[in-house]
Amino acid sequence: MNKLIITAALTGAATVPSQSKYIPITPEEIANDAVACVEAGAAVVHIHARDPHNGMPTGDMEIFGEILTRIKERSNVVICTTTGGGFQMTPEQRVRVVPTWKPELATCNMGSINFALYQAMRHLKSEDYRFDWEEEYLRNSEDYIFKNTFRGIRTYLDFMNAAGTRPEFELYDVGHIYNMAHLIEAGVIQTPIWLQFVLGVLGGIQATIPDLVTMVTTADRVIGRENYNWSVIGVGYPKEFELATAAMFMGGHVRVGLEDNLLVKRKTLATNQQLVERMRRIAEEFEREIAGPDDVRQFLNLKGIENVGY
Ligand code: KMH
Ligand code: ZN
Repeated sequence: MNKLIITAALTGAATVPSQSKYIPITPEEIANDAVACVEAGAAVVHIHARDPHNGMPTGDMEIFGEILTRIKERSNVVICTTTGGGFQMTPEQRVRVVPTWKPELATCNMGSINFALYQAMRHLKSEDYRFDWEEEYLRNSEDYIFKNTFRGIRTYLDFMNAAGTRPEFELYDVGHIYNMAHLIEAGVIQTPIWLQFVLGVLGGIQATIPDLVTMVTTADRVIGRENYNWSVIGVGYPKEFELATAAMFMGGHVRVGLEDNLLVKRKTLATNQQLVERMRRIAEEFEREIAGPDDVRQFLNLKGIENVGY
């Protein structure tokens, strides 16, 4: 597809609210950001839930349901729910959103990695933290393994198949491409597939152009160019925009949003809407058309908004 898919990752689980007042927390704030991002050019929104009282990532199904319902009331955007969850969640808690709410698209993380956030602490003093869980959450990430075993991946995919939910595969390092190839060969995953290359997590491959080229050329060789479509996440600023711009010229699509990056310009905190707007401006500068939600439904062969469970 020649049109560019912009995904907006609105809140995530890899930041704490004290890092930016613009991170949406409540279902209402998340839905408002979703609608604003769609108006700005996003065709997909990637959704995590947070406890409305303290901003902690949560696997609470009622909160998820409220977010999804509020968005659907106001927009036909494609929703891609997380199954990555938050650091304190079990695999059962992470996947539950799929059988409960049967979204069109959900993430499926393709391997286990260290997933460290403690570097964010360099920018925060003890008195900056708004909630008591935040400092410990960042500090404990030094000892966190983001667990995605082969059995786990198979279980996530079983839930997705049963719900008619298409997976968006998240690949954080070169080895995850080989994990993918193994599961394709084993018949667990059927091509064509939709990949998200995630570059810049501390624990995975880093967010540079040579690293993106490594991921794409490895996937071309190991999975086969004709068997996948892809998008990229560059974690941090300005990497989010650097990698997205490169991806546009390499046949890829892009994800921006406060899950991955907090700045819209150097030293300037962003809103989700501003991140999508900047991405759209970059795309339009190169005369690139922007995909809408229905373009994505057709392109990724999604089941349609009328078949979700919310
Ligand atoms: N929660 C992070 C450890 C996903 O949404 O599937 C990873 C994550 C990926 O957010
Ligand atoms: Zn996520």
